[in-house]
Amino acid sequence: MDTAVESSVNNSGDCNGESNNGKVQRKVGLVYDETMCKHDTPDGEAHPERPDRIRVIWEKLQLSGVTQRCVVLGGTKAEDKHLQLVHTTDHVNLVKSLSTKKQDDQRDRIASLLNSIYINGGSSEAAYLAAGSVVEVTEKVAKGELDSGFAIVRPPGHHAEADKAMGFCFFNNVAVAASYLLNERPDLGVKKILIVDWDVHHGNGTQKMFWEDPRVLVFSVHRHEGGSFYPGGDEGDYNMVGEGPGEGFNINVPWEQGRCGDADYLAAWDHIFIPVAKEFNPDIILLSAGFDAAIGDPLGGCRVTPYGYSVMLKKLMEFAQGKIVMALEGGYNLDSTAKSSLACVQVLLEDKPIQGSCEAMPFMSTWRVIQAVRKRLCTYWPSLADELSSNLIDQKTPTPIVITSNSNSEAKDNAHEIMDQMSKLNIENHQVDTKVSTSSWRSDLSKVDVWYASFGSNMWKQRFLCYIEGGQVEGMTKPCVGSMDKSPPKGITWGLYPNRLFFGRESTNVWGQGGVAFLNPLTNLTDQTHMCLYRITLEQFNDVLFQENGLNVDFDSPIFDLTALKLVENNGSTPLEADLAPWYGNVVCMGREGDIPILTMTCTLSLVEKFTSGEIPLRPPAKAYANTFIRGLVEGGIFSEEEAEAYIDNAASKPL
Ligand code: X5A
Ligand code: ZN
Repeated sequence: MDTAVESSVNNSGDCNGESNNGKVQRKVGLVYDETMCKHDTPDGEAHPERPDRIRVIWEKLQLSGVTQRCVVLGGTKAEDKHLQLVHTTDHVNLVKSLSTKKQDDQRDRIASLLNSIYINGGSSEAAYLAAGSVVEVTEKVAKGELDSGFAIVRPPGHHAEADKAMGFCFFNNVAVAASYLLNERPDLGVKKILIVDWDVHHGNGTQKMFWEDPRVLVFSVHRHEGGSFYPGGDEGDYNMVGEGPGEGFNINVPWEQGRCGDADYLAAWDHIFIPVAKEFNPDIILLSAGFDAAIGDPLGGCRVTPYGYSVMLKKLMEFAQGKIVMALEGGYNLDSTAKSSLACVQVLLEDKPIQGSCEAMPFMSTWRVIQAVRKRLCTYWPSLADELSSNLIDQKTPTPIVITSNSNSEAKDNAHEIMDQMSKLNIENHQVDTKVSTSSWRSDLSKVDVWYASFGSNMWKQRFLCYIEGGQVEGMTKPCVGSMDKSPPKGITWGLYPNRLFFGRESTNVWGQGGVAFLNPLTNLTDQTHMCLYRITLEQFNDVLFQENGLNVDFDSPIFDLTALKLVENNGSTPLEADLAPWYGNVVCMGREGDIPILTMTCTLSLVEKFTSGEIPLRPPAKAYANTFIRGLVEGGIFSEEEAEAYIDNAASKPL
């Protein structure tokens, strides 16, 4: 009866280089070596740059299951001749001489002459491993053996200069790797390297090493505060653009204040780094990935979230065919560092849409800095020449109102300000929402295709088609009017997604006692849910949403428009107006299939929490509902009847 095209066979999500969407799994290298934990304070005194920093990252990656999907490499020691590409022979020899044979008091004496450095018997080996490991992954990515990589190393590197260790850094790991590619491996064809340094501190060492080198474009975004923030002075200023042939190839974005968060960093990305990266067109990207701008970091005082880091990284992946090597720099809140690291590895693996949102706005000082940087550098990078529109820069966080409360803790103050920022507009969403008339919204949205992914009773095709073509099937209390546009789906396919399916709520009008299906919008690596994808227009998607939520299809405005689509594609999910869609009030983007976004509707994350806490009950589905569900899976060729029953039982019996 229907002319829907069965566009593809069932995707299987398991193993053998295939990810959940049937895409080939990207090869991501991870380096971790416990030996780098031996670098520690000689006296056992507490220090922020401590061995647990890399241990907790590694544990987090292991517990989340991502390490199994990456290529895991042990550490490699750097060769002196490679270190000497950016460091003086004296400096290399000094670090070498710090090894175990030296006396503790000699090490203490050397350390006391350096700025922010401690040394013990394990420091030298760790420093060699950190640099060598970054070189190793970089070489593999340049060769194409890996698509990307993350070197979880310490000591960090970006403060280390040609002839000195400082700021917890001994060798400039990233600079050694960049110089190795350019000078030792011309055979790999890497001619232009972009170094991005999002550590909260200025990458002074890296800046100096490539100061006159146009083959290496260096971006550093850091707290500066007029030169009072570490490492301090004028070096991190935006006037420092490089010299000689390297003039214009050093870009500093120096924050005037702390508390910068996702909105500020993404503004620097959108209005400086990304346009310049497009013009430069690098062959590979090396990322000085410090996580000390993360929310909760004791040294950084900034507020970047794991979501912010994933978006920044995702935007960089558009260049150099995604050849990115991340090297750990700072990051002193163990929990934020581990979470941010995991978020980044998930981006490198490209295995899920990025979840989260940023509703804050940049600070006024952020726009001031961005405008100053653009002005200073526009002669080298024409894409920076345009004035930023006043609409855009008017979207700024007003000076926060200090809320007087009985607690004046920093944490509480932060939370207030974040909530304050949250209630403002999204920075990406700078176009003003234009109200469209009834007639035009339908024609506009009919031009856009989406995949509607169902995980519940709509997996049964005949039932879903009622929402499009009109009609009634078993289990429906009344006939559906269908969509205004009754053309059948342009394609049907199935996919397996890394999200938890569950059943909840006491009862429904339609099905009686028992829960209905929900999908946890957050992905995880242990659960998998089968979804049936229907390719329909965005207009039809709105009509499905209306009918699913018991609304009339002659509604005068869409419930999910183009702005919402853009938001969901950027953020992973977006809530619908709660009173319009109290049950399935959250549209989630599951990724893309053939460049068309895959959308599903489920509950909001706050509702997931209510299910988790027991405030709203989990309930197995009513028999009639389960039958519809089973019918979809069986007729779709996914399962036998018994298997489908077991699939439901499993989802209905496990705690959330
Ligand atoms: C790599 C890094 C920070 C040094 C701070 C010294 N270094 N006060 O984050
Ligand atoms: Zn740092």
